Amino acid sequence: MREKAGKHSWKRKAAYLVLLLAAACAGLQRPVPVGPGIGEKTIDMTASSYRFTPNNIKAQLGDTLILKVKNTAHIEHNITVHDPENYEVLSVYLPPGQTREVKIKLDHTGRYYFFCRIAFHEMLGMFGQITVTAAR
Ligand SMILES: [Cu+2]
Repeated sequence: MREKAGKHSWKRKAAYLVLLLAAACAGLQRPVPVGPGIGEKTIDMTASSYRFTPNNIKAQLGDTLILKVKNTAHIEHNITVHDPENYEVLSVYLPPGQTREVKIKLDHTGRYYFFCRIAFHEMLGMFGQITVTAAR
């Protein structure tokens, strides 16, 4: 019996699921250290569909990160940052093709988590972390 190639065929659904899984498994890139000393550090970041690059940043307690986030996609994205205690630090919308600067004072050690808050984008891979350690 031949499968009808309709919109709701199981094959299509399976292909979609595989795609979702692949995106969700994309995961974290190699960690990018912001550099020595404590102070203001600028990082150029891109937001594409559906990924932040870099998405794994290492910094030190007391640093202030300035993320220059360029949305290279043709759809709107967002960057929302939570501190290690899960409080929202900021949430900024990123219009297509534009760059926004966000400033994050890193006054906690631990993991700051960031993601795109537009529906399903986080699940598709738009997330990352800033790991903050105490300076030695
Ligand atoms: Cu997004």
